[in-house]
Amino acid sequence: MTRLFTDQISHIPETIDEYNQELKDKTGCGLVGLANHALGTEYETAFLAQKRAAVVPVTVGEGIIQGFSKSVAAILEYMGFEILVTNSSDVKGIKEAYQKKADILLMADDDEFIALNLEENKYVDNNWATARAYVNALELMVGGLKDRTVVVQGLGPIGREAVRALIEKEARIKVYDVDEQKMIKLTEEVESVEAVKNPEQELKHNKLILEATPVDNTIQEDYIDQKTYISAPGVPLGVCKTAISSIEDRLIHDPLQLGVSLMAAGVL
Ligand code: 2YJ
Repeated sequence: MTRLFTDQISHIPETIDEYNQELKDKTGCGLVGLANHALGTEYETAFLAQKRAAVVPVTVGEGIIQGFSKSVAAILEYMGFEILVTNSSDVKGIKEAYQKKADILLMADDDEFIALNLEENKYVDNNWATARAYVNALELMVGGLKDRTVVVQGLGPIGREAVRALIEKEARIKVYDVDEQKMIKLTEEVESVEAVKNPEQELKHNKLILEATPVDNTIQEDYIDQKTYISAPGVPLGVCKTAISSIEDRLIHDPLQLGVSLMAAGVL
């Protein structure tokens, strides 16, 4: 996850219901349903309403992103959690969350975004959660991934986690990264993964794409047809602007919602 900008997330609280509906239209599941599908759980809103989730603003490094805590809290509230954003930040904020009897805590600095459940001695990392969420969303969109070929573009932390999640789904996996060393390392670690040299050709030929790069315009209009499905955790979105209208119904992309919902459900 690259550092988010306020402009990319400030709409989340007002549009979360609309977002959830679109997710349902594409995958058959809303945020809670998708988290349940990915985790093998059966959480319901009424159960989540008994859990208090605290978001702690963190000032270290590049500091607070305006709207970040509020957006994370809005996602959790929509899932059913009782929420609070602590008044204090950092260590004092963590103390406040515990004084206010939070069951789970979410907080992010420039490198890490985690959910904690100290009572259960559990934590969930945003990379793990985001990759699982997007692989499961793709699976639901296309009705199964077993023996289907998925091209994973971008082998940063989320792309690599996505490869692990796709292995669990028994998908065939092709990977591409501009950094050839990353592809070599991954194919040495995981035998069944194939590194591709020509992403353009592969993206045109293979219809299931997991886009996890931190850059735009990686997917051009002529790569896409009616059978293309894209699950894109990468921010900014890699699909070029002129292509979005032709893939919109078969594209999953958001800056925070899916990852946060799986973090929170996963840490319970
Ligand atoms: O509390 C705040 O407002 C800020 N400290 C939030 C920082 C959010 N962090 C990011 O956007 C990082 N790039 C997260 C990296 C997570 C790795 N998955």
